[in-house]
This record gives sequence, structure tokens and C-alpha cells, in this order.
Amino acid sequence: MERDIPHTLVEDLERSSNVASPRLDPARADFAEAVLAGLARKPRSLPCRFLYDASGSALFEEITQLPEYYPTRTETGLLETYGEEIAERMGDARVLVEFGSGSSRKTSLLLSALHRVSVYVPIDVAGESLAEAAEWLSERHDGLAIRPLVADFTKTRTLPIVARRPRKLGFFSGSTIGNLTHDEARAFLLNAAHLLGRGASFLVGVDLKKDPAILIPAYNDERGVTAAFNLNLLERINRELDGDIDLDRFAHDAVYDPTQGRIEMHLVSLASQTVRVLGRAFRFAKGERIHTENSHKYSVEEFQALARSAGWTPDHAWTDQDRLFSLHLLRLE
Ligand code: SAH
Ligand code: AVI
Repeated sequence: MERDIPHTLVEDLERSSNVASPRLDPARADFAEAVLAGLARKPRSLPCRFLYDASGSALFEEITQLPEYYPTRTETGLLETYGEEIAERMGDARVLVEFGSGSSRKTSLLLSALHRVSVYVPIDVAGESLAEAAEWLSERHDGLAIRPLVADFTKTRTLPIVARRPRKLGFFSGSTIGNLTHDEARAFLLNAAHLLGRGASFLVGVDLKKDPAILIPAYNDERGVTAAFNLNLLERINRELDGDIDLDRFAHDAVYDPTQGRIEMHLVSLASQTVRVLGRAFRFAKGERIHTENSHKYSVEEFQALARSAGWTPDHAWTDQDRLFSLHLLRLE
């Protein structure tokens, strides 16, 4: 969709780029606008959806394999154990819409149990990983029509024509809903209700509240993969927005805020320094932070209350033995 880009920003982009027609690239303008605004506000923050360029998506896949990062293997285990039961409860609708589909590895497990699904719409901001995932999935699920949508799932208001059937299935895995604030998550669930329609079933993966001694290492792993994932945002700014940020002068930090029930990722300035992005200067004091991601954790009851507040009826929740992760089935009556 064409966006309304402030004139000065378009000029900045044109001045800074040696690539033809930056004016015609709304994705870059969206990134530029968010970065200039996010670095100017105090405290500084950047929207976490920008963590997922091609390198960021690859680093996230690496995170999912880390011994400290329990969410992916635990949710996969739940799908392997309860797949048939989940599919039975989800019903026989033909269209599956997935939000933040990433590599679609868990989707393949779900699709193997959802025998009636014939149309799959994965929605993701990361265009390259979306295309790769679509190809990977098409090799494994014969006859499945895949219609990827490169879009922000908080702003998606319509689906491709083949998916416009009255009753649909939804999937939102990985606890990506935890990357939204409670208000954003409620708005997302309201919009998902609009997209999926009356009679819809929605399967949502949600990370559970737990001991920070388990949470902190999951977001600050020994090998430093999560640090690289976080710092890649600065590298993306340098590459796409003509930045001059020295990555050695920022460090990854992950903290748990018990009052908000969330992990926060930050980038901490290791020195008093000035960085430049699109010709604009931003002064950092030593120790000053850029907040790059929230990852909210919920109890089963807290998430069910949130879902109810957005018009969804909780149908069932599956959890693993160690109560690390939950899979919620919601219905729209
Ligand atoms: N569901 C997958 C991937 C989780 S990673 C799994 O469980 O493994 C989060 C995914 O959501 C990434 O692929 C990222 O590109 C995508 N994403 C993050 N914010 C988004 C947004 N606002 N709109 C669309 N996709 C988004
Ligand atoms: C995608 N999302 C649910 C991940 C999470 O756990 O919040 C992103 C992530 N950030 C750091 N590690 C993983």
C-alpha cells in the first residue's frame, strides 16, 4: 500500500542513497520513519518487527535451535503430541491463515493433522523467508494452494480472494503475540476476529510465566546468537539508512520486568558517542539504552482473559509437563 511519506524524509532518502527511486520503496520509508522517530524519543525505542530482515530471520532460526531457548522445541512437542486432538477441535474449515509464519516449520505439523485445509495464507513482514517457507511447504503438502502475504499483521485488513470464505482457521505460533503490549495484543485479536470471521478457530502459542533463571538465559544465550540478532538491527540501519553506527560500541542486554511480566531486549551504548542516520545526528550518553523488543509472558488464565476481552471464547489450552509453554484454542461465536 502506498504510504504518506513526509516530504523531508523523502528528500533525506534521496540524498543518502545511490540507488534509483528510493521514493518508490514504501518499506524503506516505513523503516526510516520508525528509526528517526525511535532514536529521537526518550527513552529511545525501535519497533521489533524491524529485527526480521534476511539476516535477522536467519539468526532467529538459529535462536530456535539453542539449548537455552525452550519455546520452539516445547511448542513443537505440543503440536506433535496433541496434533490430532487440536485438529479435531479446530474443525473442518478449508482456509488456514498464519500470522508471523516465519519458516512455517510448525505449520507443516499442523497441516498434517488438518486434512481438509486446501488454502494457506502465511502473513509475514520478512518477504524472503516467506518465499522460502512457501517453497519448502509446497514440496511437502501436495495440492495446497499457498498465497503468501508480505504485510504487517497488525495492519492486515483483507485477505487474498481465494481465502475469502466465511469460516477460517488461524494460527499464531512462537508466542509472537508476546512481542505486542497487552493493548496491542487486544487490538491484534480484534482484527484477527474480523479477518477470520464468525465460527473461526484460532490456535495461539503463548509463552508461560516462569522463573527468571530460565527466562534470562533464553534471551541472553552463551553463544551470543540473541546478541547478534539484536545488534543486527543496528547493522540493518547502517546498510539501509546510511548509518555510521559502530556495532562494537553497543551491547545486547535482556532483562525481566516482573511487574509487566515481560523480557525486554535493549541495546546499551558502551560510550558517550554520536551516531548518524540519514544525515541526522543522535547523541548517546554512556549506558543509554535503545529498547528493541518486549516478550510478554502470560499465565493460562491471563491469556484467556485477554482473549475474552477481544471477543474470543477460550476452548482449550494445552501445556507441557514443565509448564513452560501453552497452546490456546480460541473460538469466535
Ligand atoms: N511463527 C514462527 C516465527 C516466529 S518469529 C515460529 O514460531 O517459529 C516472528 C515472526 O513474525 C518473524 O518471521 C517475523 O518476520 C514476523 N513478524 C514480526 N512482527 C511482524 C508484524 N508486525 N507483521 C508481520 N510479521 C511480523
Ligand atoms: C518471535 N518471538 C516470539 C521471539 C521471543 O521469544 O520473543 C523473538 C526473540 N527475541 C529474542 N529471542 C527470540
